[in-house]
Amino acid sequence: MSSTKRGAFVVIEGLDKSGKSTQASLLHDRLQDSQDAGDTAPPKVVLLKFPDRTTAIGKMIDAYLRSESDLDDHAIHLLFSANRWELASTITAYLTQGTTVLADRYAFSGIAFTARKGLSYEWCRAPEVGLPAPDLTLFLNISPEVAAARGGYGLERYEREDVQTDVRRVFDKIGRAMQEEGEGKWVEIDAGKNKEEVAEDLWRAVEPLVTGIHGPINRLWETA
Ligand code: Z5A
Ligand code: MG
Repeated sequence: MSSTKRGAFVVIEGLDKSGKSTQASLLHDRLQDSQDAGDTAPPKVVLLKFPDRTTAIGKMIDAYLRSESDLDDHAIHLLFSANRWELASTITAYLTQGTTVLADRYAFSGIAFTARKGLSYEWCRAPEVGLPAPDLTLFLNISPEVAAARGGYGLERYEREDVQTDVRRVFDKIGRAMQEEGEGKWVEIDAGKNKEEVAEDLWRAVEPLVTGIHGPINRLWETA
């Protein structure tokens, strides 16, 4: 085994209003503080968010989510996936240089939100095969009642109770499959607690990875 260390790839997934973005930001800050503050490059940690609405593809996704455009279910699925592929080599480069990469949503959201429309799980997964695989996925779980108490649904497409119920079912399937297939670690976190408690639970799972990882960067479902 090579003695060279690389950065860890940590993904935060979860249900609507489970606090993914809140926790991703807290974790980012804590990871940054936990490292030597020296001003040497490379950065110790970077935070990515999917969809990345800033790219050309991301702008098409943004228009779709805000119902300003309509797209075939297959086409929008492929755009979400392409939006990850446009950052795949960047993720790999960060990890190789020792930077920890945090992602707020990833391929699992892609599969969950399209499979719930009735497209096959296998078809939804296919364009994600070969993306950099997370070393750890933190799945923020929350009951519909607690999520509802955090505010009503917004104006974007998918922010509806029936959609979220179906999405929850697909996420359960993905979590089980990830564990059975040994595709990186999938850890479920109770996101119904207060922000500080959830942050502590996340930290317990992430801290062992802070000093870096030995071994190659895996690719999602590459042998499937
Ligand atoms: N989508 C897709 O279809 N295909 C794909 O491949 C991908 C995504 C990647 C937009 O995503 C949509 O794109 C999304 C999935 C689909 N559709 N839906 N639904 P997005 O990531 O941009 O969605 P978002 O707007 O960020 O919503 P979110 O991710 O569901 O929210 P969150 O990040 O999980 O929660 P939050 O913003 O951190 O917190 C929500 C509120 O709760 C906020 O007021 C917080 O202050 C509060 N909060 C947070 N934590 C707590 C705790 N512990 N206690 C109390 N209150 C809390
Ligand atoms: Mg969010």
